[in-house]
Amino acid sequence: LNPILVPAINEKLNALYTVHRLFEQDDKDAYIREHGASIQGVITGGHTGISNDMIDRLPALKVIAVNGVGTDAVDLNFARSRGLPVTATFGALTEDVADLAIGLIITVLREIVPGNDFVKTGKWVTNPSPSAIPLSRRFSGKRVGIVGMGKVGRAIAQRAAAFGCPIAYTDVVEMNDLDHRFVPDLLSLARESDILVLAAAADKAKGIINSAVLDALGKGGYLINIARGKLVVEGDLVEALQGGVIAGAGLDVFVDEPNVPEALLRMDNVVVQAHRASATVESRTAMGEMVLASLAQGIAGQRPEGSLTT
Ligand code: 8YV
Repeated sequence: LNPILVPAINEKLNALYTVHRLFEQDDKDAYIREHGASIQGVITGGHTGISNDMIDRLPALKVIAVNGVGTDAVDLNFARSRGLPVTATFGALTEDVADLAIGLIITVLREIVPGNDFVKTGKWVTNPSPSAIPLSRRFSGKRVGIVGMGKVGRAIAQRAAAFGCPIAYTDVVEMNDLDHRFVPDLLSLARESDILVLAAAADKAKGIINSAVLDALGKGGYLINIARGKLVVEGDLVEALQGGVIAGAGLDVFVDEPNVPEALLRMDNVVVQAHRASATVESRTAMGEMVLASLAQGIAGQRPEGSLTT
């Protein structure tokens, strides 16, 4: 349902299977009508998932391999009720997603994008005074609050700790194996953070970042989202940024990708990416290998390793 971007993985797929690329079809409905009955495995993206209706239209389906870690776009209970294994690529992208979170933090706080434009558009030459570009903010030592302490949240914490940042987190439960401070309530975590980083699964957490949380984060605060757009009430975020309620944001994900609210595109204190946190050759190769393993096991009628539903 989603393209694989690593040529070597595509070569392996093509060598092993008859691959139907739904994302290339203009009339997807007609294509499923023609080929649906023969499909034994599905590869999809974390954000794309698969609808229950589509699952129903693939009677020979034996495995759904999510090429990503977010399974919020797959109805796991429905798949479970059909005895369908669903797998994800846990662990394959952790480092890159955490790296991008830190990259977004530094890019926003140190105003790297406006600084880059200042040089590249020739403004430095026409206005060489040091006061021509305002001072930015330090990252090191800022209080970092992490929402969701799974693999990615932990990797972000590890990196932020190296920058001397005090770290606190919230999650459904306290993690006994972590020294970082657990704050059970998101509002309190926002109040006690300079930078709030979203690393939570979005299966049950729609719209948790609203105007109350953004108020609590406050005018010196930054929001970073490398998880899912739907964790945020985007209208509230736009208003908070427009009104100076928070200082800035670094966003890799949005509610209605690829559509990003126009207002965000015009703000210098907002850095955006096109949902690319796992988009490195390294992560996508490791993810692709996991997808291949899931397909092989599922199609052979075995329980794929790490199946979430069987
Ligand atoms: C990918 C993701 O963009 O892991 C996830 O849940 O959203 C991303 O890694 C996507 O799954 C690529 O297929």
